Amino acid sequence: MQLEKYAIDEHNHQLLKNHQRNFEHVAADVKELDTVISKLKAFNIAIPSWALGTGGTRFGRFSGGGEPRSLEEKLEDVGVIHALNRSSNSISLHIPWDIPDNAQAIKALATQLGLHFDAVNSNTFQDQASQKHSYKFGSLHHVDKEVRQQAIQHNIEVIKYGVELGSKALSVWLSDGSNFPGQLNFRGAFQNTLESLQEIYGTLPNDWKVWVEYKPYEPNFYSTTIGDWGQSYLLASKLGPKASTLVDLGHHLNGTNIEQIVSILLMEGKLAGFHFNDSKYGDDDLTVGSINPYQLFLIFNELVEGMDARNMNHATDIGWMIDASHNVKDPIEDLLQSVQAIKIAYAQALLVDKKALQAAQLNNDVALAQEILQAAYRTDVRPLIAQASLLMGGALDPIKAYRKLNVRDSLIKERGVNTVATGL
Ligand code: RM4
Ligand code: MN
Ligand code: MN
Repeated sequence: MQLEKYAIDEHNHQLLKNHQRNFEHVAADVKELDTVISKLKAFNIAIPSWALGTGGTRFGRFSGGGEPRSLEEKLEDVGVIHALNRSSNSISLHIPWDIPDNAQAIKALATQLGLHFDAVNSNTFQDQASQKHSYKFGSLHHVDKEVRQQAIQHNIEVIKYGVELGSKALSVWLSDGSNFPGQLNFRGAFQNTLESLQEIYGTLPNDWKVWVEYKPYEPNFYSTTIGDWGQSYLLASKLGPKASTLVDLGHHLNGTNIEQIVSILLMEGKLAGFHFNDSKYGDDDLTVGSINPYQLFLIFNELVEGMDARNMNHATDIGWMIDASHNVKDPIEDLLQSVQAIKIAYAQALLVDKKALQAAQLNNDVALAQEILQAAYRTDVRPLIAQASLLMGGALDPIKAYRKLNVRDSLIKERGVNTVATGL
């Protein structure tokens, strides 16, 4: 299903008067308004192919209706999201959940929807029916060379799919680790992982990158071989300039200062990108900004400051991606909320008075520094985002429009109630 532009325009028309009033109110206090709006217009966040269906836990999964049954239908769902918010112009594929059987046709459909392909993700955390060796005891870190080879070949195959689609990065997340003390030799596991990644790295096309994601626990509960940003950074450094660290917000122990990690990785040119989500306890994969929007703002504050210091393009020099799971919400609504939360945090970070903050820091004026940050955080920037969306042909209020246009009902009519998308 594809949304008609006139339907979105019609919806906007009804909200326009209110929007203009709100926009003028907030815009009056924004220095460099045009720059802020054009940055918001340029900012896009990739949608993961595995998050367009209902997610589940190990206790069960409660499917919603009208889930995408194929990669084509997943692209169409991203097309709907992008038509509404004009900020989701790419999709990140997980292989083998979403193998592009006919790359040319898939690419053509994406182009027609105004989409392209972000990083491709390999999957060596599950066994596939067709594979010879099991990943029960790991993949790239495995003690058996043949298992490592199988996992290496899978990653190389994923790169090949990505090349066909125009992706530029391979994203690697390993579940490799151990469940019990004594199970693993940590150095051996690390060395095997490094050597395996080196082999994969060697096959990367010139303009490609490899992103190394870390996670402290789950599904292994004693150790994870790439358990934290230090281990990921070490691997990325040893691999070379095409390798860097991917930060998934849910992959930290409670209380970790993620914004500080982000700042240092950025300083070292080793921050690949993000998997955005939110969490209360662990890798909860909740809607971005639903639990701790202040932390998200603080992360974006470091990003904007750090990227500006390195003259980076906010929109394109880092991989922005959502990695969430929607167990009880409509996935499309959830993703719209996540993108909106990311844009809110970004817009607020753009409003931070950097000169004043730097002066406060140099004076050790702690109270003033906090005032400056929170003045930006407490600004209701939603009308700025709505304005950027409007100018790009999107909806002033994407979720309201999605509901008004009865998109889910149409999807259920088209696809049926009992559809199940591939993914987690
Ligand atoms: C992992 C990790 C990966 C994601 C899988 C589905 O926890 O976040 O990035 O691909 O889940
Ligand atoms: Mn992730
Ligand atoms: Mn995760």
